[in-house]
Amino acid sequence: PSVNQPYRTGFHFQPPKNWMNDPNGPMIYKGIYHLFYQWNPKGAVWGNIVWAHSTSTDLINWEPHPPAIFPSEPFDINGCWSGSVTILPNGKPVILYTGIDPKNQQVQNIAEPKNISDPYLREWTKSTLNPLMAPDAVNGINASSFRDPTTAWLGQDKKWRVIIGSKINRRGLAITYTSKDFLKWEKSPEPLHYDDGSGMWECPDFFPVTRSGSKGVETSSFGEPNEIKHVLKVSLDDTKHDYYTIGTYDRVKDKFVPDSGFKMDGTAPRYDYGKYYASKTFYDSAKSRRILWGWTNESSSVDDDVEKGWSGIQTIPRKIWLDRSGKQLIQWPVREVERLRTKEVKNLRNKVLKSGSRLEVYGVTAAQADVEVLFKVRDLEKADVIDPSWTDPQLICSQMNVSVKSSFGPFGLMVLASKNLEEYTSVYFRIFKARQNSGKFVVVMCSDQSRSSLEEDNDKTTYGAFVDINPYKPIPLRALIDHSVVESFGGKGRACITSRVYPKLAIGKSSHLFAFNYGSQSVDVLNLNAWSMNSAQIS
Ligand code: DQQ
Repeated sequence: PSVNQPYRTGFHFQPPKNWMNDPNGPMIYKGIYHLFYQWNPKGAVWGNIVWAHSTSTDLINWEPHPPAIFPSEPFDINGCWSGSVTILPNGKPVILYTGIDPKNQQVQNIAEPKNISDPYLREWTKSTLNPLMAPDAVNGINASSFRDPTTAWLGQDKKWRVIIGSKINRRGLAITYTSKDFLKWEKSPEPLHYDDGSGMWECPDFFPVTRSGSKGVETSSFGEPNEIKHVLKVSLDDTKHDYYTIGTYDRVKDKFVPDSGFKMDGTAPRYDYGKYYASKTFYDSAKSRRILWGWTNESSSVDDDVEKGWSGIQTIPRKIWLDRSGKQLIQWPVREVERLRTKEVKNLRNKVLKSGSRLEVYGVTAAQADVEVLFKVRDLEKADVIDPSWTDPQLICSQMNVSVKSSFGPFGLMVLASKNLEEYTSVYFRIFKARQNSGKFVVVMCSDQSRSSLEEDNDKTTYGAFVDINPYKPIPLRALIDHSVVESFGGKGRACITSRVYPKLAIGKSSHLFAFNYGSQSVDVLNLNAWSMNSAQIS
């Protein structure tokens, strides 16, 4: 990134210019990864939406291609909105996407590769049968709330199923359509799932996960209920967060049944407790893993976006799998990103961080880095008891800012920091006792942006998440730092927080990295590794 563009990323995907939002139709085809994305060819704000297209052999370095799908026919003349790819049994990928028609109705269309022997799949043909699914007077679908088809899956009856995000009044729902030939689609009388009070469900995603191990499963795969669970994820338009629910897919009734304690609304667990939206997974058949893509928008003003000429990045693709408990998903940046780590590894071992201390990590390009640290606390019986009314981690993090001392915490990292700490983003933990003498603990992870920039105009909301880990064991934290984005992973991917920050002083070589402990008890740093990251080819 140049001096004039201090906020462009070095290894997070972004287009050369203009507005980007949702990742669309990710897939692997003939050994090549494809990413399409919602893009405005005309400016740095949302509008004129096409499917831009890039390909990669490693999910990190990308080659751009001309837009794959753009408005051209009545069924998409007002926009080509989000959708997904399905690989048909004969190996051919097809796209289902939402088109906006001349009446501004949302309809679902299909596009097929013009030439399946081109591994880059540069040209796509829209079927003359489009639209394949449309809202009409009889089917009771709201024409402005009917979008974002998922990857389709095959039932045992050899029929395809796909779900479309929708709402009726305040009820959010995933409408199911079925088809024998992928062209003629019929609306099912019952949705796959719904929840009252949640509002519009955008960009649904529905996929199986194995109950053992971290391998991915193909979207259509069958499996005994003791081997496989299903995940439904929706992007809630109301809150602009991605929520997921783990449950069972009843293939007879075509219903998703959440496990007890899960409700698909704003109380459901989130993929990411920072800025992260409209995400989508795909099955990577080359490496037997499921990969999650997600969009992170700007926290700067629209005027700033127009001035810098771009808006929106994609997070580093994450491998996603079911935790052994069966109660939560785990996410971890794809291993390929580690190839950008340069040899200059900073290795700190067995340091004690006394109360109120900071430790600078020298010799790393702190504005473009990957940091992994392992903390350890002792004498946990000294932990403060959490106030039972503190059930919202984001509120805990924003009400107790980084200068408020607990027994354990805040301790963590200060990233994108200026030399004298006029600016810094702090990513840290606090540990509380769940109750007096219960032997149970609550671990909170925070990403505090409030001091991230001297500039006042940005959204500096503080984020927070609970991390389901045992604090008697070492506490891992990883941060991917890339000029204006910090992706943090607590407890080895049990809690993720992505934030956008725009320092004025802590840019480029003037950016610093610290480990810190402002809690009253000492904390050990068992191990801290920081790597300068090479830049990826991203546009
Ligand atoms: N973005 C797309 C829609 C989707 C929304 C339009 C989610 O298809 O519902 O750009 O960010």
